[in-house]
Parts: sequence; structure tokens; C-alpha cells
Amino acid sequence: MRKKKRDYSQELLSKIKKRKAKVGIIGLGYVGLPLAMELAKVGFHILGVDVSQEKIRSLKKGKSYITDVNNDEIRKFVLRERCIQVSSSYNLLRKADVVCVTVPTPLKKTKDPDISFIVSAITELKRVFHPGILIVLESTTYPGTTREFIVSEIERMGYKAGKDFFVAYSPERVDPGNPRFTTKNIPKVIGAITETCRKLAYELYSTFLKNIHIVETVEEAEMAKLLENTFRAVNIGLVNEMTIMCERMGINIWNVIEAASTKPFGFMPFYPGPGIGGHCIPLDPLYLSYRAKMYNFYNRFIELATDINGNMPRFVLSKLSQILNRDKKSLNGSRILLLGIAYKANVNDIRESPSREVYRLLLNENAIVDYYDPLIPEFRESGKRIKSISLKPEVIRKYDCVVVTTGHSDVDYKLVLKYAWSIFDTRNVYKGVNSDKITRL
Ligand code: SAJ
Repeated sequence: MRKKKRDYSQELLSKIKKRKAKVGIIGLGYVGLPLAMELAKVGFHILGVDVSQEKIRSLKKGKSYITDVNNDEIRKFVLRERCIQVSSSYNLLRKADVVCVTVPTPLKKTKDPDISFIVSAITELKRVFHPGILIVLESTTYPGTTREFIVSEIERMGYKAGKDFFVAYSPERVDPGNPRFTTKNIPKVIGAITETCRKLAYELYSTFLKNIHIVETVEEAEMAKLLENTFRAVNIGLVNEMTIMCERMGINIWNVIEAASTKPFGFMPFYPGPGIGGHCIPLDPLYLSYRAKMYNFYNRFIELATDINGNMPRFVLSKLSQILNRDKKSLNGSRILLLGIAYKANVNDIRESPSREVYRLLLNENAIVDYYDPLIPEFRESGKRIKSISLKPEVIRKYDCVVVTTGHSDVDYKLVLKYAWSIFDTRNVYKGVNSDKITRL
């Protein structure tokens, strides 16, 4: 009698429903660790893998390294209840029924996408693979990655997607440090390879998430995330170009944006700045334009926005030299203080920070540049440790100009206004303050 073919999908569906499925998570960063917490909270056993021994050591000591996850949660789930196991070895995933891939997708030096972390995760996963597993890729990437680097790779081993294993894509939308929108309540987009894959992925995420939006293909899900962030990059580029135009025309762009924002529909304010930083906005659009070129499609909006946003640090410098020029000073030899080196207000992240680019450009012009950032006490620049100064009256008055490059909330801007000779405010922290000391972007 023919042996009945094993129905992996039914087995897995039942395990997920009963919270008996073991969920592997590859990459325990700002996406993977909060995801592990939410899945543990609803009863799953988590198998967390990260190549960073430091992260694993920290978790085993009950210490969090992610702002959105506190030590108590780590101690509860990793140490006391032991429902989250962590390791730097992929062997831990041999027992996994589900694996979520939440690894970084940075850019290479050539500004091309670097999906090597996804490729190595899948290469390792193939080593410990067993049929019946659901794989969900969450890392931001270009359309086609899931099908080409996960589905094809595993089908080459002789398995059939949708029958012997299941694959979906669900873009991460974590906004680190956002108290209002968290892993638990940010709506999730899911695209899958087959209807069975979709059902399994939906079942998994709906254990802790209410709002799930299903699309028809994995490519639609991959593209949705890139549209979200390309939308931001292009609109920031638009407002930065408007800023340069308004500067030429002698118009205050900040008042213009505030006025336009009174329109209750059809307008969304973006604000000028010294450029764009972070691990999403400068990168995601380049993933899309890279892929589009393979279809002989040149995305001019992305190229233009990248050009405008990428040149804002130089625009800041040209305006700063005009400010110094008023006092017959040059950039060369002037003492400049940058207020904020982080890539955006109230984060302690310096990745791709435009403030850092301004810092470097000032060094190249032989300015004497220091920085103050309450959230970043030091950073490394061409092999040297650069430390934040302390914001005291006698220190502030030493500088020819203080440039507000990151608009952190907890900076004593009143003190700076009192003791600075000149202020170049690129973030409008002095909104509504009239003083001939202040020049705005
Ligand atoms: N920026 C401007 N003007 C603006 C908005 C941002 O110059 O009007 C600059 C920021 O200073 C920063 C860069 O752009 O240097 C990126 O800022 P962001 O507000 O987009 O913050 P990110 O990089 O943390 O973007 C993330 C994204 N989240 C994900 O990709 C999951 C983005 O989709 C979110 O919209 C954003 O957080 C958010 O709203 O906080």
C-alpha cells in the first residue's frame, strides 16, 4: 500500500496554533531581539542565533543591548524561564520548525547592495535544514531576493517550496526607540511563495500581531518596504532642494513648510537638514535602483534625491563659510562646534550620520572642529577617539560658530544662545527665536 505523503504544512500549522513550534531567529539585533520577545510572550520557544559572541554573552548575562528591550525581559525569558535559547552556532536551529531571518542588509563601499549576511544565513541554514520548516525573511532587500537566494537555493537540494518547506517575506518596520509604534503593533505586510506558505506565515505573526496585510507575491512585499523608504528619501530630497532655492531667493523655508502644513489634506511635511543618515533611508532606495537597472530602468527620482541629500553637508559648509565671512573669518583656522553627531534627534546612532560628514569636511578645510552630543560621548574618526566636549559657558564662547547639526531634545539651547558668538541652526531648534546671532538653513 502506498505510504501516505507526509503533510508538513498541517503538522506545522497545528504546532504554531498550539505554540509548540520552535521558532529560530537568525540575527538578534534591533529587529530580531524584539521579535524574539514578542514570540516568547505568546508562548513560543525561541532559538536565537547571532554570530556576535558579544551579543550572546550579553544575553546570557541577562543584559539587553537594544533600547526597545529591557533587562527584565531578557532575564525572564533567557535566564529564568529559559524559553529563549541563544547561541552563536547554527546547530541550535536543527530543532527549529520556523526560522525568521533578521540580518543586516548594508551597502558595499561601491554603494551597491550587500546581501552577504542573507546569503551566509541561508548557507548555514541549509546545513541544518530539515523538511517541514517555514522560513520568513524580514531584512530589507530588493525584489527577487527571497525567490533567488532562499527558494531556489533550497529547491536545489531537492525539496519543493510549498510542500517540503515554506517561504514568506515580511519586511521589518522597526523604528528603534519609538515608544508609540513597536514590534507588537506596527502593521505587518506578508508576501509568500504559495497559499500554504502564506497561511503558515499569517498564523505565526497573528499570534502576537493584530494588523496583518497580505500581498499576492513576495516581490510585492519586498517592494512595499522599499517604496516606504524611497518615498521618504525623495521627499527629503525635495525639501532640501526647496531649501537651497529659498536660500537663493531669501525666503525662510521653515515658515514656508509650517504654512504648507496647515493644509489638512494632500500635504505631508518634511524638513531640511544637513543630509540623511541612519541604516534605512540612505540605503533602501539604492537597493531598489540597483535592481531596477537590471531591467534597464533608471530611477531618476532616487538618483536625484541621493545626489541632493548627499550634497547637503557641502551646502552646510558653503553656508557656514558665508557666515564666517561676515566676520572676515575663513573656515581655515576657525573654531567650530557641532551640536549633535547622531544621524537624527534623540538617537545614539551615528551610522551614515550627515553630521559626521560635516565634521569630516570641516577637518578637510583645516577648521578646528569639536562636537557636543549628550547621547554619543565619543566616536572614532580616522583611527582617533573623538570625545564630546562639555557644554559650559566658558567653552561655548571659544567657538567662532556653533552649528546645530542634530536637534537632540536634551541640549541647553538657551545656554548656547547666551554664550555663542554665532549660531548656524540646520534643524530649526531655535524656531520662533529672533536673534541676529542665529542663521537658519
Ligand atoms: N530627515 C530629514 N528630514 C526629514 C526627515 C528625516 O532630514 O523630514 C533625516 C533625518 O535627520 C535622518 C534621516 O533623514 O538623518 C532618516 O530619518 P528618518 O526619520 O527616516 O529615520 P530612520 O532612518 O530611523 O527611518 C526609520 C524608517 N523605519 C524603517 O525603515 C522601519 C522609516 O521608514 C521611518 O519612517 C522612520 O524610521 C521614522 O519615521 O522614524
